[in-house]
Amino acid sequence: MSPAREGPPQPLTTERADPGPPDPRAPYDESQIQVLEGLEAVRRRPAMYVGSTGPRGLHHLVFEVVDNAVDEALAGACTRIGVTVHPDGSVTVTDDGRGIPVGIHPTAGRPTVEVVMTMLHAGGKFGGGGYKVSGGLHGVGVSVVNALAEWLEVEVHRDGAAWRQRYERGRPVTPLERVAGARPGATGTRVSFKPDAAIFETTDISFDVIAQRLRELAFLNRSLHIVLKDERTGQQLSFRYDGGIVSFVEHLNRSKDVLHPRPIHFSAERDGAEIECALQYNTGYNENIFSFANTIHTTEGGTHETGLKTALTRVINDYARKTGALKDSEPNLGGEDVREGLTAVLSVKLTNPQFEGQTKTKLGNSEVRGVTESVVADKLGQFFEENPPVARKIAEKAVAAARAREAARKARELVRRKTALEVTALPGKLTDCAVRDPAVAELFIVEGDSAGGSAKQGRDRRIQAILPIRGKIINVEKARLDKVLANEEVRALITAIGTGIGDDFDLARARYHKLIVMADADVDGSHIRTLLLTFFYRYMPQLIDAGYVYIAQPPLFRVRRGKEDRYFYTDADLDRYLEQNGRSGVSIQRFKGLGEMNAEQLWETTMNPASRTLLQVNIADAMEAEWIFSTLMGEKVEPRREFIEAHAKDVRNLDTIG
Ligand code: 1YM
Repeated sequence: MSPAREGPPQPLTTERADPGPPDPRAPYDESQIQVLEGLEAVRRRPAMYVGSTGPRGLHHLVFEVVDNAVDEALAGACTRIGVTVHPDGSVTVTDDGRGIPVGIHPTAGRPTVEVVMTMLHAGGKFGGGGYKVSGGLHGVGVSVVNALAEWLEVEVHRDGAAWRQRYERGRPVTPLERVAGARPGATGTRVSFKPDAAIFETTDISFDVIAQRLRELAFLNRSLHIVLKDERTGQQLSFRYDGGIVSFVEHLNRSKDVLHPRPIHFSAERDGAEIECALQYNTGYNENIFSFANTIHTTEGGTHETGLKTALTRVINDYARKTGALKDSEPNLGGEDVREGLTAVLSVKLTNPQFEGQTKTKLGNSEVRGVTESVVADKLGQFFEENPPVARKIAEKAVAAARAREAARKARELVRRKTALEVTALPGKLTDCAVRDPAVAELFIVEGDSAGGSAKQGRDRRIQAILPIRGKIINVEKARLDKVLANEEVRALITAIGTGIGDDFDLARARYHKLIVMADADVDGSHIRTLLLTFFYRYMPQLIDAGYVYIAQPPLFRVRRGKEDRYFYTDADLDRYLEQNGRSGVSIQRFKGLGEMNAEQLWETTMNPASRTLLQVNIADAMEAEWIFSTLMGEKVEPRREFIEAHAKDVRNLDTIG
């Protein structure tokens, strides 16, 4: 989770970003003027190039450099990629590829590596061939990273020599120099950079966000070895999957009971596009489709995903009819029936991908729909013919889902009618804010009634709404949608948020752009947090994608010295303060729950936008919550026992570490 810096209004990033004075050493020729204008444009409007100046844009810098190394792996020239986060917040990416060319570039008259680092859109446009990314945010080029970095250093090993160059805010500050340290026969590229704090709202690189993407890349690029190190904490992870996306599906299903032992896997090249898919059913009710286009995670779906879904529905309906699993008197299976308990990874590669949607993660190429549909229909149909026992299980599960859906229809109609009535009427327990502008409105989702009371009194009633959640919300892992929707706490939450859910979801209808989960720093609070995150991840992931979901950080301690009160959010901070300032004459209050704080304290420490700290939830956090959840609540005993053993220490300390 990334701390979102808050406080007095900051000037716009575009005004803060100072491109600095021109470098007097730089020769004054036309290509240099172009370079400087290009870099200045990036620093003036960073969001246009990396999406945002928040955590998303920050991490994008790392991914952009990593993508160049992955391209080298796709070209068959690199087997190992390293990513290291250093204590000063800088990042190093290495690969053992050919090394970026260092010879003088024929038109720019400068070393090619310098051209790649300083000219917009220079990266990757030289070679041609392969499936390059265009559109979307990836593929903007490493020069954008350079422009938005306080400093960047590149080192190239090639032809038995080593070369190095340093840049500051995009401008070369040394020429490309030959350096010592070349190892005979070794080739590769090393790029180190420090994101510019004058550009980004936060420069705190999240280990989890990086780890999540690198794991994904390792799955999508079979046998590529990626090593991640965090020198700030000593954490280290190594990814290498010889099974590729089959391993990905097995990983996603690792805590679930599966319907068939091995994922179904196929790939084909058709009409200039490569389609690869792995899928496996589990005994649960949720659908988990991860789609990618040129290794970009298309979280908003798109034509490739539509093609997959259409083919699945058709093939399973055909099979169920043909074998009599579905009776003539019964209607066709619906899309949601054939996707119940489905875990699938779909990876397509094409030459000219078009990315659309709010976060540019929706594949728009219309030709891909038909290609994917025909590949999946052919290959899956063939698999069903050759593996009748697996096909029968899948068809029977879909038929059972359809029958359960039909049986629940009447009950759900009732619920629907009730919900429909409630759409206009906001939930009774919601204490709404005065403003109607969602961009400034905040919803605090508060555990328990007593804390809800303090929050209600302490809030800024203009912009802050309060929704108390009582007890445990429903376990979304073990229930079908209709049962989830019948849960009163869930219904209140959905109505208050206003976006709707599932296929009806519309981000534009969100009534608040900050949804803040405020729960105690104890075991129960952690349970509620996990439940809520799992719920958002399952049914409203777009809210997380949009950066609307936050976790409040209530303090653990109050220290009173004379008339002065200070609050501390961790044991370590309290210890440091007491070491520096002594213990005499202080009284320490330990907050066990939100309910122990009065309204004023709660406002001051946790709710006041000028002084609070919020943790912004990202998809990696939510996926982790979902995994913890399915491990703890799911059917499988073994992963649960392993998890509890591995985390026994943390669980015991939950009361102290939060
Ligand atoms: C740590 C980041 O950028 N590796 C990298 C980049 C390139 C090459 C190899 C490369 C590409 C080609 C030929 C080609 C790039 N080269 C260019 C350009 N790692 C990292 N490794 N030889 C080497 O595409 O033909 C851009 S990126 F333009 F110079 F060819």
